[in-house]
Amino acid sequence: ALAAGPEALRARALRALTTARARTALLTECVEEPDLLAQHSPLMSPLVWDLAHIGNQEELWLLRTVAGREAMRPEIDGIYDAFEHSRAERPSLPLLPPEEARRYAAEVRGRALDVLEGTAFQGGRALTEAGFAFGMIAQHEQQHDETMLITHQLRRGPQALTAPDPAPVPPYEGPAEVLVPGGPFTMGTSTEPWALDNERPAHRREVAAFHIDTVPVTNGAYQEFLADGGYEDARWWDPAGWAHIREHSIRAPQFWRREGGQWLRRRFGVTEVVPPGEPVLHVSWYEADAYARWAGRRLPTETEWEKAARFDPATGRSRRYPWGDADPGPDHANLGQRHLRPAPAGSYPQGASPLGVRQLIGDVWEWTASDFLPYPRFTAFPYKEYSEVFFGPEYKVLRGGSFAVDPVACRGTFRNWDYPIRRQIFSGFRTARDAA
Ligand code: AVJ
Ligand code: FE
Repeated sequence: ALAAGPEALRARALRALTTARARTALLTECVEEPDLLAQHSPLMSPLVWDLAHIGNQEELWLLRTVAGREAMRPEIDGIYDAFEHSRAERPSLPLLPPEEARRYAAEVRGRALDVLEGTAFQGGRALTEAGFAFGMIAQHEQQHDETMLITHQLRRGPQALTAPDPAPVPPYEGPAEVLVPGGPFTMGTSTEPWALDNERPAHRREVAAFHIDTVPVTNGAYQEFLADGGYEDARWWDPAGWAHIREHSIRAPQFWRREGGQWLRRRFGVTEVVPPGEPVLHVSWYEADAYARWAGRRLPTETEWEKAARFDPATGRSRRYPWGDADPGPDHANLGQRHLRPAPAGSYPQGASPLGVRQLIGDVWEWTASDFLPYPRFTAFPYKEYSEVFFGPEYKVLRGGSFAVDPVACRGTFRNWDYPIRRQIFSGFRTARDAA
């Protein structure tokens, strides 16, 4: 995939754009109009905003910037600029109604595919080199498809989406942790054609030896923390996290409730018993950090996470994915909203890293200990508002992608970030400890 020629890249771009649009259609056609217009949570936009914003970003980058075309509807740009209006404000904007939003996004797409046909991928400008702009826009749409799935999870009312469950596996009984040797490793990438600016450039990092959990922390393990009074004991909590859970009466992961002596959770409109073997989901960084401290461990740093995911001790080189350089397939990882939940811990042995760490890609986004910061020699590309404006200590990094992430927006180098209080996202974690 790294050495693909222009025609293969063009086909790949077409496939990525088409896959994203099919997912967008599913997420916006499975509910009635009022549900598209409603704000299901102040943290989220109305679904119809995401829909037209997807079209507007595509118009901005593929039609106006790459192809030099005039704006189709300059009057709507402000409405769909994520920096002009907060999510909470968006329902009161003069949004395009659902039918118009669909028509606009479809019209943009028709023209974008003409641009894709006529664009040279080699010897061109940096933005179209290896089809980057098209890959970036496919990733942008898929990121909003994950955002829209979060909105579906927050929505009240009966189930609108369904998907088959992941295959059951016996409870994971292998080694609880893996030793990752100390020494240098290459973090980030300078060669992955569609890697976004914050993943670049590749650079060497020294890492001390550490142990990391073989699988993500499960609901069963997390319930032991609850049963041990973890949410009532300030010792385990970062002071800001302790203040936050007190103020908001947080006593369990989001969407959980206690009933009849067991933990239930609501998931896409259905209430079910919390499955003990599944990775814990919908926890904040503060909750992940507190659990780790209670367990006598800590969250892995972002560097440790990436070394566990990409380092091949046999060659010393960093892979694209834990299993190698091949794109993700259905036997490697739970990605792409094929399932609407994480797979049980211990699933996907074929997706393990050379050292045997499992489920690093897919299932749940994994909180790391690290702030979201630029790599040495970072340059914003193609716009500062993707990453640069977010760098700093307010955001913590998440890695690996969730069941809701499409393979096009998921790599061993991919970086996500959010506030440490956030938990409506598809977030979980694994823990680590120093080897010494
Ligand atoms: C990378 C998930 C933090 O949703 O805020 C979408 C992705 N950026 N449109 C977000 C994004 C612009 C971004 N995250
Ligand atoms: Fe966006």
